Amino acid sequence: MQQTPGPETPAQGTPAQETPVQGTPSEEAPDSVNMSAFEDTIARDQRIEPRDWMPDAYRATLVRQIAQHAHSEIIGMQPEGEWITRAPSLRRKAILFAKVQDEAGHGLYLYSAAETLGADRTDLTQRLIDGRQKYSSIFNYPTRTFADVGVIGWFVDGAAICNQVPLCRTSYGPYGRAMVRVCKEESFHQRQGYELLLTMMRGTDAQRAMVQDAVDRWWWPSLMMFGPPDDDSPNSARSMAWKIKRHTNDELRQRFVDMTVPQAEKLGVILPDPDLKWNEERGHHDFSTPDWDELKRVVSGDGPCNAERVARRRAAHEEGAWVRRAAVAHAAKRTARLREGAVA
Ligand code: FAQ
Repeated sequence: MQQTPGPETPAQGTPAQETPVQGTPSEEAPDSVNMSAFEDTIARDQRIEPRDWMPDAYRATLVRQIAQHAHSEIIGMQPEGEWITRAPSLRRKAILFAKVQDEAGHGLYLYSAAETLGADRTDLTQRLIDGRQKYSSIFNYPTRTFADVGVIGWFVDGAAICNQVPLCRTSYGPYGRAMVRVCKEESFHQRQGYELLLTMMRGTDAQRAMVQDAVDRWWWPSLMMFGPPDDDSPNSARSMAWKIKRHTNDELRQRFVDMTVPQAEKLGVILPDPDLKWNEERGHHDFSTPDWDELKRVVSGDGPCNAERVARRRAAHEEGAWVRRAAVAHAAKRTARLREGAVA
């Protein structure tokens, strides 16, 4: 990985603790001095910015997480994208089109945030299509009916919101600022999914059955999106100490369950867990343990749609090569023209 920070992503909003901080006292300062400035910035809940000194492991952890996140947004266009041509009305088609396009935008903000750490987007894309970098397990499941589009909005975007709202306060500035805008769009996505399901639940018995079937298939994979349990999450402790992550995987999973249960009741669907119940003492819902072996299988490439998703991404990348070449040629011509103008 290249170590030179690139240009910063434009600010996307103003989350809490937004004071810009220069964590680097001097480029020539010994690492111990830089490290203590870095730790002090983190301890004061302020932001690390691209030109600040940061430990290599902090940079590497961020590149890993932000790249995986970006890849998830881009691969995540596929399951719902398959329904754009088959949407049941022009209105649903326009909504779905806009949503899928938003996910592309999220991927682009995130790749830009990774670039501020010195990562190269072409290299990240290559790592994704070579299977050297991960993307979220959730996008390796098939979308069988249009109800899946609604359930993805409700569960998957709902889980994304639980996970990403705290990331607006992550310690790395460009990532946190990208998250502010992403979260605004994700909450719209979640509401459109829920509204679609409410409409279907007011429809025929067959439509209600379709919604319940989608809920049954997406519930457990959605809980797995939050990652392995805390006692099997190798990155959590360090990411929490560095305030990259603000909550553990299990804390966010619990938050998602607590948020979703009343929504399911209102919708009139049954979440497929007989042990799901309110625990007065804990002030939270108890729920069964997800199948962690399934998560491991899907993350390691053996999910129902892994091969298909990566093959499609690879084909899109190859088919888009001429567009990238044309854009580079256009930019070169434009720069040359500007230079000629400056000389004349
Ligand atoms: N799938 O030690 P931890 C969305 C990996 S965006 C695949 O707990 P960490 C929007 C993990 O990377 C969804 N891999 O790791 C949308 C690590 O791998 P490594 C994506 C997973 O980083 C909606 C290893 O297992 N969101 O949905 C998964 O501390 C609708 C050990 O795990 C983000 O990326 C998984 N589920 O915590 C788009 C949010 N879980 O590299 C379209 C940002 C874990 O060490 C339609 N990311 N792994 O080999 C995060 O918050 C964190 O990275 C976690 C994982 C929580 C995902």
